[in-house]
This record gives sequence, structure tokens and C-alpha cells, in this order.
Amino acid sequence: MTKTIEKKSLCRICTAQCPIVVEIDEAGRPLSARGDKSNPHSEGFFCLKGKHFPEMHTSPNRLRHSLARTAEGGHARIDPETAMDEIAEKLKAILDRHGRDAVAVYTGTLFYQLPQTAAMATAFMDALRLRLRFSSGTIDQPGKQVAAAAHGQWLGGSHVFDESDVWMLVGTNPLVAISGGIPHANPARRLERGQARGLELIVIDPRRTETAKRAALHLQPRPGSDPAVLAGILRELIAQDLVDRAFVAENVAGFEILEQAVARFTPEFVAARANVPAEGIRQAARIFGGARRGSATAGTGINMSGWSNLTEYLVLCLNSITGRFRRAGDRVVNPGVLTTRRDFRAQPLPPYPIDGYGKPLRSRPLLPPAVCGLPTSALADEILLEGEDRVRALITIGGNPMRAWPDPIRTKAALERLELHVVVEPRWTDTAQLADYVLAPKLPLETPGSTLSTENLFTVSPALGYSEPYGQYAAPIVAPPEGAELLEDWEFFFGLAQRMGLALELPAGVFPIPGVRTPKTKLDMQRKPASEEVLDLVTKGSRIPLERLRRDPAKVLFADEAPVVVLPREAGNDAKLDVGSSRLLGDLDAFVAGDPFERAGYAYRLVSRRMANTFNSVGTDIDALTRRYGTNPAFVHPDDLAREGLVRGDLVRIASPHGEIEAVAWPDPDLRPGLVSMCHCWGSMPGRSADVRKSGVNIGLLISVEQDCARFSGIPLMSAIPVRLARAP
Ligand SMILES: Nc1nc2c(c(=O)[nH]1)N[C@H]1C(S)=C(S)[C@@H](COP(=O)(O)OP(=O)(O)OC[C@H]3O[C@@H](n4cnc5c(=O)[nH]c(N)nc54)[C@H](O)[C@@H]3O)O[C@H]1N2
Ligand SMILES: Nc1nc2c(c(=O)[nH]1)N[C@H]1C(S)=C(S)[C@@H](COP(=O)(O)OP(=O)(O)OC[C@H]3O[C@@H](n4cnc5c(=O)[nH]c(N)nc54)[C@H](O)[C@@H]3O)O[C@H]1N2
Ligand code: SF4
Ligand SMILES: [Mo]
Repeated sequence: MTKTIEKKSLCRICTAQCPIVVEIDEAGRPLSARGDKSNPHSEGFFCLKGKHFPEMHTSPNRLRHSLARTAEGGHARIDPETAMDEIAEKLKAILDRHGRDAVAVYTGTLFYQLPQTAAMATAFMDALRLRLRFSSGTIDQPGKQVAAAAHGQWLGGSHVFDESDVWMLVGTNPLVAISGGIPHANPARRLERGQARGLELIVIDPRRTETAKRAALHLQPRPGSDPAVLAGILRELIAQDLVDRAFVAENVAGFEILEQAVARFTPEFVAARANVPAEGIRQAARIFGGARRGSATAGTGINMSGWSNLTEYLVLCLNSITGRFRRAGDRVVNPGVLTTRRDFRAQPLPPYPIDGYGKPLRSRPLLPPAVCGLPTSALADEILLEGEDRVRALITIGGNPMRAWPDPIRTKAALERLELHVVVEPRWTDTAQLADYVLAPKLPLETPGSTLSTENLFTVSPALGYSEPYGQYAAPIVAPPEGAELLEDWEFFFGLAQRMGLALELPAGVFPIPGVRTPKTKLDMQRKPASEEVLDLVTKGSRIPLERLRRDPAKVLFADEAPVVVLPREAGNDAKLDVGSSRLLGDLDAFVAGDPFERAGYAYRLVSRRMANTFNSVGTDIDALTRRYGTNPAFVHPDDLAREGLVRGDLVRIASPHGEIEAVAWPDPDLRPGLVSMCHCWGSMPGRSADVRKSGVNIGLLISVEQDCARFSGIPLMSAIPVRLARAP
């Protein structure tokens, strides 16, 4: 028997960042992982993906060195220093010739798991004064930033799950996505404990999800009809006198406007539009408004089904008119561990502009850049649209555009058109295969890390981030594979900056904190800092110094520190939250006028969903993770399958007004009839023949980036897509 040792770390596949124990063999190779049962925050929680996280470090498919495109069109090994020399020179030439708008950066989901990289890349883009920054955020939940801008944010913090007696989840399935909504660490157990305490869970989802099955009330609306459901609940809260009048009088503007805007959403009207029982709307209001503490929060489902901004805004209104916030003198449950030390105050950050942040993209003249960032759905067009000032160079990091961006045919054409595409990526993805340079990074077990990214998620929405003062440092515990020549992701940005003569100022944190000035550090560009140093700078000014976490890795909870309480409103401050934003509530008129996404001849709607064992495109190439279905099946209600003459395993042709795919049919009795539910980020390169039973299919082929895109963010219709089904010939 070979001897193995065990070391602790954090899984970095998804934002749950579960504490894990990694088994390492005599040669220092990580073999497998399990949840860390001794960790008081997660209590051993982890998932099957996490078990295979170490293998991603040793997999023969992992890129062990960087690659550059050859004159013949293939790729050949290049050492990273030479690659950076060449890339810096090419970037400089493009910038000199065409200006800064010829260069764009796309940061994907994995990017935000790497605090040092997020900070260094931001410093690099700032130093370049780079305007064209795109992220996966605008094809995810961009309505959150839009709604927060229109509504304002409460600087005292919201109620957290563990203390709440009601919780409402709209278009999110945290028991599978483990992505917030219910705190990441062990959401099922937290829910169980909450319910034992009396918490009532309300879920609004057209699918009877793993989370919905445990709800006190599950409303299963037609997809895309959430504005009706939420407006109906708001109206009932007011009708049943469940509004926190004192909180509203002091802190909320626009109440009468909201009251008027939702007046037409009687339970009967909602029942007809959303196809949920009228009594369910009354009951939801009774449960939500009757509780003392709680929150409503939303996920990708409602952001992708056409009414992203409006729905997220109505969710915020629900929380505000019921006063679901911490008040002066309340103890702050999580004052932060690794994030910048800050005050909590019982006052709002007042609304700020939704859009008008610079000039519109060439390809989207009617879409002024908004607070959620530039529309990633438009990036392919920015590359393709002819003109002197088109995008010619792209840096992609922590993302996989060929799988993730809507309309992969257009994406492929765009990526092929680029003069320079640099991809920082550990796998030989479809995207990497189209790149000019692929820089192979070290992976998390090989580099120092921390929980900062996930902690920082509180800035994105209430009910995200950690619900207790938890923080952890993760030391590098293994060396990269023998013979590998790898850089840490952040080193690439530092290396480019050095070569381009840029002076970098490194910001602390991963996402900016509303109302807080982030500490910044000027870097000595002559000397590359050590990774640990960068981590120190990224956590500079934190409430608990990172050094304490390094010194005592067993201590990960800091509830015993001096309590932090919410301060009273500053004298003379009369800021208010706004629940009467005409720019957002105006969408209710368009909504009432009819369903703009309906198309004659397309009887079904395809809704988005996540599968438990893969994370976006990560894991779709690992047998142990794809075994259950082998593919991303098209889940359909058994009655619908029967009507279409299909049985499990048949190939079904799914057509939208934009495109067509073939998928493997799979019965799902938990689905509302009339729907197809499918997971994204599968499939193969467009134009290459592949077996959908093995490679799956890219549902982005059904999505148009030109039609049915939301205001402000440009997020396309990625759920509730009208489709028709037919047996594949
Ligand atoms: N295992 C796993 N975990 C993941 C991911 C993964 O791929 N796999 N991806 C990660 C990422 S990038 C993200 S952003 C998060 C997302 O986390 P979530 O937002 O929780 O994602 P889903 O689990 O897809 O849940 C979305 C739900 O919305 C429902 N839905 C679809 N259309 C509508 C609609 O019109 N109205 C309503 N009310 N509901 C609708 C779907 O049925 C689905 O249950 O998950 C993260 N976690
Ligand atoms: N049709 C449809 N499309 C969707 C969605 C949907 O529901 N339906 N969901 C959308 C959502 S919510 C999102 S967030 C996007 C996801 O969009 P992306 O973020 O673009 O896609 P991912 O597959 O998550 O890409 C992550 C990449 O990071 C790489 N990676 C892993 N570890 C590291 C590392 O340490 N360093 C570096 N540099 N790279 C690493 C992985 O190998 C992977 O290729 O997709 C969106 N697309
Ligand atoms: S939920 Fe699974 S994939 Fe996500 S961090 Fe935990 S173990 Fe890793
Ligand atoms: Mo996402």
C-alpha cells in the first residue's frame, strides 16, 4: 500500500469554495478530496465535483505548458516569458495603431475565484485605461446591479438566512447550484435547521426543483411571468396591511408609485397570466409579510427569462417595504473577515445612475453602457462589425466563450476574426483551440488562496456571501506536475504590464464595496512580488489580518471578536431607498400589454437549469462527472414526451426562432408541462460532427444576441425561449 498524506485546502470549482481535505501521494500528487468535517463552517459539506477537484490538477488533459499558434495553423509549445514578450509587443502595436477600443478583456466565472488575479487584472486594465471590459456577469444575473442602482442599497446589511423565519427564492435552486440564496456551506443542512426553527421557505420556479420540494409553498409559474407573481405578492402585502410602515416612512421613497403600479395585479389577474393559483399569491404574501425576519432573493432563472431588471427590482421592493434590514443598534452577524474594514449604518446608499457610463458600443448604439458592465452578448459583434475601431485583440481569462456565450456560431466567427486572442486556461477547450496564445496557469492547490472572493459576494446582492464571520487561508499544498512550465494567473498581467511599461496600483478586494474606499497599493514594477505578498495586498485593510489566518489555520470563525453594531443614521442624512423607479416600473406596462417573447408555432418554452455534477463547462470532459446522463439531456414532462411520441433516450429536435439543436430526451415529472429544461455549456465546436449522446449540445445555438435582449445589460432571452419539438429523423 502506498503511503498518502492529507492536507487542507479549499475547493475552487464553484463559489461555495468548500473546505476540503486533500489526499496526496508519496510523489506529492493530489489524488482525491473530501469535505473537511472538522471545519465548523461547512461541517464537511462538499460535492462530487469537489471530490474530483484534485484530479483536475493531475489530469493528462491539463495543459502543462503554454501554446502559441504556428504559421501552419496548429499550436506549438512556447515558454511563458517568450509568450508574454510576443503578446506585449502585439498588444502595443494594436493599441498604437487603433487605440484602446481595439482591445477587450473577457473575464469568466473562474476569474472571480482568484482574488490575486482579479486585483492584478483590474490594475492592468486601469493602467491601460481599458474601456472594453466584459464579464460573464452580463450573461448571468445583470438585473441585480441594475435594480440596486435604481433602488439604492441599505448600508446596515440585510437579514441573514440563519436568523430568518421566512425565505423566498425566485428562479434559483441553491441546493444544486450552491451559489448563494441559501448560504453556500451546507445549504441543505442549513435549510433543515432553519425549518426546525420555524423558517418557512417560498420557492417560485416552473420546475419542482430539489429546493422547491422542501418549500412550505412552491409556486410553479409559466416561465417569464415572474413580474406578475411578484407584483401580485407586493399588492397583497399592501392589501393585507403587512407593510413595515414605520421603516417605509423613514427610509423608503416612491411607495405610492409602487402601490399604484402593482394595483392591477390582483391574485386573479396573476393567476391568469402566470398560471398559478390565486390563493397561492395571497398565501405567499401572508407568509412573507407575516414573518419578522427574512429575505427574498433571485437567481439566473428570472434574469434569463426576459424581465431581468424588473424582476430583480420587484424582489428588492419586497424586502424594502417589509423592512428586511438591520437597524441601528442591531448586531452585525457578519461584519467581514478578509474584506476591507467598514462601518455599518442604518441608512441607505441612495440610488445612483443605471446607465450613461460612457459611449455605447458600436454594435449597440441604443444601449448606453450600464452599471452592470458592457453586454457580453454584443462582444462577438464588436469584433465582427467592420470599421477602423473594431475589436482586434481579446484577452480571455477564467471563461470559455465558445461554450458559454449565446450564439456559438457567431462567437466562433468572431474569435477567428481576431488579430490576437490570448486565453489563460488550464484545459484544451474549444476556446483555447481558436486562440493565438494559450497561457497555462497553475491551479488553486498549487497557489496560495483564500475565501475572499466568496466573502465579497455580499456586494452583489443581499443573501450572497457568508452568513457568518468565516474566513480561511489556503496554503499551496502541492507542486505543479513534473516538467510543467506554468504561471499563476496574476503573473501574466504583471508580466504584461512590466513589458508594456505600465505602473500598476493594486486594489484590495474582488468586487468594490458600495460606499467604501478600497485601499490601493502602488507596485514596484521592477520587482515581481511573491504570490503571498499579493494576497496580503488584496486583503489589505481587512477586519481580520490575513496573517492571523495563516498563523492559526484551525480558527476560521470570528464571531467571538468585539461585536460590531449598526450605527445610527448620520446627522443630516435624509437618503432614501426608492421603490418607485419609473424606469423600472415602466416595464410593467410592457409586461401587461402581452408576452413579447411568444412566437406563433413555438408551443414550448426552453428553461435554463444547472446540473449537479458539472459546473458550466468544467467537468463536461470528466467521465466520473458525466456518468449519470452522459450528456445534457432535454428534460421534458412525461405527458409532453408521450404527446410528441418520444421516449427516454430518443433524439429530439428542438427549434427556436433563431436556431436548431438535437438533444437526448429525458422525462422529468417535476417540470411544468409545456417546458423543456436544459443545462448550458455543453456541446462541441460548431461545424464539427459530434455525438450529442457523448458531447452534449450547446443550447446557446437557440439564442439570438440581437433580438429579445434586455434593456441596460443586453442579456438575451436565455430562458423561457420559445421552441418547438419534433422527433429527430
Ligand atoms: N452544479 C452546478 N452548480 C453551479 C453551476 C453549474 O453549472 N453547475 N453554475 C454556477 C453559476 S455560473 C451560477 S450563475 C449559479 C446559478 O445558480 P441558480 O440561479 O440557482 O441556477 P439554477 O440552478 O439553474 O436555478 C435556476 C432556476 O430557475 C428556474 N427558472 C428558469 N426559468 C425561470 C423563470 O422564467 N422563472 C422562474 N421563477 N424560474 C425560472 C429553473 O427551473 C432553475 O431551477 O450556479 C452556479 N453553480
Ligand atoms: N444558454 C445558456 N448559456 C449560459 C448560461 C445558461 O444558463 N444558459 N449561464 C451563463 C452563466 S450564469 C455563466 S456564469 C456563463 C459561464 O461562462 P464562462 O465563465 O465563460 O464559462 P466557464 O465554463 O465557467 O469557464 C470557466 C473556465 O475557466 C477555466 N479555469 C478553471 N480553473 C482555472 C484557473 O485556475 N485559472 C484560469 N485562468 N482558468 C481556469 C475552466 O477550465 C473553464 O474553461 O455561462 C453563461 N451561459
Ligand atoms: S460545492 Fe462542490 S464544486 Fe462547489 S466548492 Fe464545494 S466541493 Fe467544490
Ligand atoms: Mo453564472
